[in-house]
Amino acid sequence: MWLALCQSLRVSVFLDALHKRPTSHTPIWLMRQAGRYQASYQAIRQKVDFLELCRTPELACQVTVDAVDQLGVDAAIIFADILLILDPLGVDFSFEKGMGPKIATPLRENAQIDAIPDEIDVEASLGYVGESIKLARAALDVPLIGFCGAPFTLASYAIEGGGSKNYHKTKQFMLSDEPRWHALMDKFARALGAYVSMQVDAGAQAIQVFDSWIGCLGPLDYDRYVAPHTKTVLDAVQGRVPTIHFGTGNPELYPSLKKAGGDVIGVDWRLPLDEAWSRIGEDRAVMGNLEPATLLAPKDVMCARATEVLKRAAGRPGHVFNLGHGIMPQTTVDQVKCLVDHVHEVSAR
Ligand code: 1CP
Repeated sequence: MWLALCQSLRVSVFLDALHKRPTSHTPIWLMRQAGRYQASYQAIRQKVDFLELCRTPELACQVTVDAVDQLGVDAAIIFADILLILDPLGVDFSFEKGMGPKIATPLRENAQIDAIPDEIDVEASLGYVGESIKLARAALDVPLIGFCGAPFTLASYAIEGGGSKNYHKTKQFMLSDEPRWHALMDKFARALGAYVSMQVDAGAQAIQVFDSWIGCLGPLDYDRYVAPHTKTVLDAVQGRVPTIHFGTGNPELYPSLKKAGGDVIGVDWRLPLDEAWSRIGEDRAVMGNLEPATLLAPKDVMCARATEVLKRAAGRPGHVFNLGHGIMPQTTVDQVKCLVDHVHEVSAR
C-alpha cells in the first residue's frame, strides 16, 4: 500500500511539473544521463557498438533503467539517438570510435534531397525504439521520456556531414534554395512526427524535441526557415502527452521557440533562469538551466550553483531541474548523484 503510494507520487512529480502543477519537490533528470561517464555503460559498450546498443531493445532498456537506478532521478529518457531516423530517410551514417557521427554522403545535390522519401514506415524501420520503450516502461517506476531531433538539427548533420562549428553549408543551402529547403525540412518533420507518435503509442509519457544546434540562427531566420517544421513535429503529439522543446545557444530565440510549440521550453545556461522564464512567459513550464561544467567543479561550488537556479525558479510550479545541455563524459557518477540529492533536499516543500 505504502509502496504503491510512494511509487505513484514518484511518477506524478515529474509529470505534474510538466503540467505546471505544484509538486512536493522540484523534479530533476539530466540530459545524457545514460552514457560514457558510467562504468556500467562502458562495460556494455565493450561488448556491442553504439548503434547495436540502440537497436537491441533489451540493452537499450537496461541502459535507460541503470541511469535511473544509479542516480535517483525523477524521469528516464529512452536510450536511442537523434540520428537513427536518418536510416529510413536513406541517409547513411556511422559513429567512429571516440568521435561524433559521420554521414557517408552528405546532402549536397538536389537529386539527393529529391530522393528522400515523403513518408517512412516507422514501425518497420524504427520499431526497435518502440520495443525499448515498452520494456523500459515495464521496468521503471518513474515516467519515461521519448525524443527526437528537431528538423533543423537533423538537417545540419545530414548536410554538413557530421558536427559543425559554423553550419556554413546548411545556411548556404537554406538561403540559396528556399523551396527545396522547405521541401527537405517538411520531409524530415513529417517523418519525425510519425516517429514520436509511434513512441507515444509504445508508452512514452512525454516527448522532448532536441534542437541542439539551433542557436546558430537569429530569430528572423528561425521564424522563416525552421519554426513551421518544428511545429509540425510537436503538433503530431500535442494533447496526447506533454512536449518539451529544447534549444541551446541563443536565448533571443526563446519567444520564437515558444511560438513553434512545446508545453515546456528547455533552456541552457546563457541567461539566469528567472530572466529566461520571463522572456518565455509564465504560461509555459521551463526545464534547465545549470551549466554542465559545474559538474566538474568542487561539490560545494556545484551545489551553490544549483541552489541559485532553484532560488531563481522561486518554487513556482512548472520548473524541471536539468542541465543546460548534456552531461559531459568527464563527469563522475558520484558528482551527479550529489547534485540529484542536493536538488531534492533543497527544493523539498
Ligand atoms: O560512444 C558512445 O557510446 C556514444 C555516445 C552517445 C550516447 C551515449 C551518442 C553518440 N549518443 C548517445 C545517447 C543519446 N543521444 C541519448 C540518450 C541518452 C540519455 O540522454 O540519457 C540522447 C537523448 C541523445 C541525443 C543526441 N544525439 C543529441 C541531442 C542532445 C544533445 O546532447 O544535444 C545529439 C546532438 C546527438 C548526436 C550525437 N550522438 C552521439 C554523439 C557523440 C552526438 C553529438 C555529436 C556532436 O557533438 O556533434
